[in-house]
Amino acid sequence: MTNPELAALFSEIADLLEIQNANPFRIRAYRNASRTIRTFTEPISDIHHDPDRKLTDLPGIGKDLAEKISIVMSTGDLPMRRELLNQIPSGLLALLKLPGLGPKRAAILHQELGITSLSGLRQAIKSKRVRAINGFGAKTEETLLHGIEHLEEVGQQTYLSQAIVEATEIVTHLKTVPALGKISLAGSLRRRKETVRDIDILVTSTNPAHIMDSLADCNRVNSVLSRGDTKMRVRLGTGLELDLRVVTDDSYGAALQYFTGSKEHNIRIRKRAIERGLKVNEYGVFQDNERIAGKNEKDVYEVLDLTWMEPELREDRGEIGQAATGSLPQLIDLPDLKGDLHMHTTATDGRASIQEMIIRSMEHGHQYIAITDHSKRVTMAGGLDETQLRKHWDAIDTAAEQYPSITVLKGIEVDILEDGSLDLPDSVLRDADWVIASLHYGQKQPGDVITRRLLNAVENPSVSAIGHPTGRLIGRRRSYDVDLNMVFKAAAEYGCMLELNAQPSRLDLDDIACMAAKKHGIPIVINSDAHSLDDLSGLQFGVFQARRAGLLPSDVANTRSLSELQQMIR
Ligand code: DGT
Ligand code: CA
Ligand code: ZN
Repeated sequence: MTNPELAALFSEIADLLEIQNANPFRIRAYRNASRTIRTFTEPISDIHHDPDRKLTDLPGIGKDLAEKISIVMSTGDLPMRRELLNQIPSGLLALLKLPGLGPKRAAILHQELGITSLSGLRQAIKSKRVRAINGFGAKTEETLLHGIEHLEEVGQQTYLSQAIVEATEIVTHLKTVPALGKISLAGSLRRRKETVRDIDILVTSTNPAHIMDSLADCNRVNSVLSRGDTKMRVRLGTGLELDLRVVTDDSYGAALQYFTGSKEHNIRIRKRAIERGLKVNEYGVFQDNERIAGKNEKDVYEVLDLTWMEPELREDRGEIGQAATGSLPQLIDLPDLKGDLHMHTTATDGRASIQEMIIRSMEHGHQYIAITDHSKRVTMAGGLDETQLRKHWDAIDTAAEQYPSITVLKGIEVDILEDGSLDLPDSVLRDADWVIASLHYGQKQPGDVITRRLLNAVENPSVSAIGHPTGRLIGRRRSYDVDLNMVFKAAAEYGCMLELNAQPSRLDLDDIACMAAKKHGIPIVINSDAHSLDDLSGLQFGVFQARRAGLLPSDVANTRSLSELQQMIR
């Protein structure tokens, strides 16, 4: 069992207890346990299986929790979770995915209206019964209804970041099987789509049965959903499903091309083959009945007079035309980034100190970073006022003095307030090396108001970049109502950068918006928005999204040297 699986189990127990109105201390204990486990960098199962180590040696894990983890590790579950699930309708858990509906309020809906599922809640909203409950109103009904619609829209999607972790474990497991030849990820995962419906893995082997037996035996696999001669579908412990396909070495390239997709890309490829009197499928490219390509993916494209295309580009957004004329973009890659310009420390809601963030950033090879804690409006995160910020900047300078090989910019993530002004005066912002302006509050204002607020920030010469410009949280919250086109026009005119926030749940701007920003000539800055040391690795997901947008290193501001970057900052 992986750390995320373990953490999810404890957090589910906390939710179930809260729905039951259990003792708050008990609830908090399970929530804290979940958080502790989630932030652990070492697999807890390794420690559990190591006779020389004890779980209680880990920070934040006491005797009681260690015991519970042991039970989960050996049995895959806790008896108490099964008991709770017997007492609570399972549909109620689905309600917790709705924004603005925690376990307490879900329990109220259950008690007052007998609601046990999303569809039940939808009916209750339609007949205006929810607004009759104390603490709920017409506004709540509207928010909940939007949430239900959004959940239906995104369906069962998993963040790329999580799917990659799970897929990597399966790949590592399969690589130990002697009968394995080649192995690759395929599908949306290989195309680095922000969310994926399932994991696709392609392998070659002369003994498919052996490979499939081994997958079925993998301890990450919960159940085998279907199994044929060359194809198998399983469900993992986290609920994510996985398709394994076993092919011969001769058709590996063709299968990889086919199962990487996208479907739209493949349809165009097939059409192009037909125009050339060829036939393409997952076994190869055929002229009459002779296979003229199939072993390598590159050859599959080349016999169609195309150069090989990066998987991230295969969305039928013009890549085939570019491949035909040899004008594909030389996509940005992670090592191109020379710095990270959005991160938080313990001064506000980060979990690591200035010094720790600097050291970890140096390990990532960065030449420069910006420390950008929150401004005072973000009370939940202990945002900084002018005096606190200036003290914080002094602390940044003092810490940075010890590390001459990296430049640490004194920054701030300043809030764009509900009235359109910024949370700190220009006299302060002017003294910052780097200013990100972000909108966190008043996200439900009408479109023209929101757009005006963002335009104010763009037009302010103290602002270097707009943070997470649409405010979306993938699968949880839609973008606020903003006219992005107006923001693009203004950003281009005033020389304000736009962020591609790399947090796996944000990826904001998304790929399509990044393409549009590029057309306007706006420099994109890819930032981790790290709140912990491990978050600093999240830049990778921003780079994936940038590649899907076809961005070159030159389209991204933080690929520049420090002096070049400083010239770009207003
Ligand atoms: P997902 O799973 O929804 O996140 O997205 P994909 O792209 O991974 O879709 P999936 O898993 O259904 O299929 C993997 C690839 O297999 C897909 O990208 C292209 C190929 N494929 C699947 N079904 C079809 C089809 O009906 N026609 C064509 N041309 N290709 C298909
Ligand atoms: Ca897939
Ligand atoms: Zn933010």
